[in-house]
Amino acid sequence: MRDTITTEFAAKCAASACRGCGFAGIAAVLDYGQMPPSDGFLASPETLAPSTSPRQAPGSYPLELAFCEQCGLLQILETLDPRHLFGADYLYLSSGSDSWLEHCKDNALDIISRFGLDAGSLVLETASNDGYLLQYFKQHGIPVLGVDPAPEPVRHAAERGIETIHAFFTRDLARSLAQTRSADVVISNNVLAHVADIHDFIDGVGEVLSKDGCWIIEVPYVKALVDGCAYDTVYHEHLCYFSVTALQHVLSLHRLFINDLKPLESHGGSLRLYVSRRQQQSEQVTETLGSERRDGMQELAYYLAFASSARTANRQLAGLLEDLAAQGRHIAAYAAAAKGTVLLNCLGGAARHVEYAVDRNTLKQGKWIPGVNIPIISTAEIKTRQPDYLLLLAWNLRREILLQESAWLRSGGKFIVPLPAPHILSGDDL
Ligand code: DWN
Repeated sequence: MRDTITTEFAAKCAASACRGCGFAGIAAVLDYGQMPPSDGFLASPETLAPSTSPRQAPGSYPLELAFCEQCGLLQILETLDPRHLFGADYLYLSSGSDSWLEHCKDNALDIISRFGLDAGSLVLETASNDGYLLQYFKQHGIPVLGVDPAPEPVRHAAERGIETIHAFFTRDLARSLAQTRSADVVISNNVLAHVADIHDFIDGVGEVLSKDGCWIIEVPYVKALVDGCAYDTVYHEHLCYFSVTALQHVLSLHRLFINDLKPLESHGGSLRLYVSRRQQQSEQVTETLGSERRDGMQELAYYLAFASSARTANRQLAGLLEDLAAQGRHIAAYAAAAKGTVLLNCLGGAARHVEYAVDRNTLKQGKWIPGVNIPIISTAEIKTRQPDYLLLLAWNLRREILLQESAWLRSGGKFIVPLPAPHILSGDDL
């Protein structure tokens, strides 16, 4: 993570067009330097060569955060090949968290009742992963269809009996689907920020969504990212970081309207947005737009202040790890999360004190976190290895994880929670 905005970085931003509105000349915010793809877990440790163009082989790529003062969209400059990011190496399973599954079950039941869905309806999910959400609609007899490009999650969805098209959701795919069916509800959880051609994607939803249908979008909320100093959630999969104002502008270009929204705790702070062709803006949307203006979220200064906090938090975390290691403490990491790859790679030399990472996703066990070559092993190893500290990389799941590891905590183990500033959780915090 660079301490300054170099003239080269500023010039690169000035020569770049905004992903949302196309404005030529966005502003530099934070330069992370070379960063490997956050879910690009390695089969064996290797030194990653710096790359500038998307390649199939593992590599590290520029990760640069910039802001469009025209439409208010925070975004990164580099676009990696999505076939590289969401191909065979993409091992994230949305069913990996019980609390997230509970959230999804409640969401599905709410949607069924809110829109009066029945056996004659269709719910389509873009980036449906392993069927984590559509399974709950199917259990209630609602016809579903998933679309996802990553083979491993799609394989898990098939085992669940969830019909899934193994492809990227595009306007062309939607157009072919629309020949035979239209969706009463389209759901896009944690995907809109990942899409290189966001306007093609939105057009695709317009093709397949029924006339009075509703598009339900969940995206990490940029206000939560800033308030929580969640600099580790900036990575190549996440091309955009949305405020309601910025997303409303992008959708307006497609004559779509955000009519309601619900703040969520998921993924460190997200928004669920209800979008349709008819404008019926709720008080909550109006209030949120107003608070974004009052908070200065349309100004570059708001994001430069975040960048400064991020550098401070990163320095503090590196210093804490150095101090604990100097005391002879054994430190490991909990969860091989995508954001964990970024956090560890931002630490520079201090990452060498993290001896291994534990994760309950068996697809990730036996692999290595890229850029820092930290091995990933089973969470069962906590009991046998008894590390002094676990750096909590999936800090957004802390409640669930602390409860699961309560025995280790009670025996004296401690979690290092990295954000918004590094702090320690012990058995007393259970
Ligand atoms: O965009 C994305 C965000 C929204 O979700 C994707 N890049 C994938 C994912 O990012 P992430 O990997 O940072 O997500 P999580 O959900 O914060 O990390 C989950 C990891 O934690 C998984 O590898 C499973 C692991 N885990 C665990 O080992 N024990 C999770 C729980 C709840 C546990 O008890």
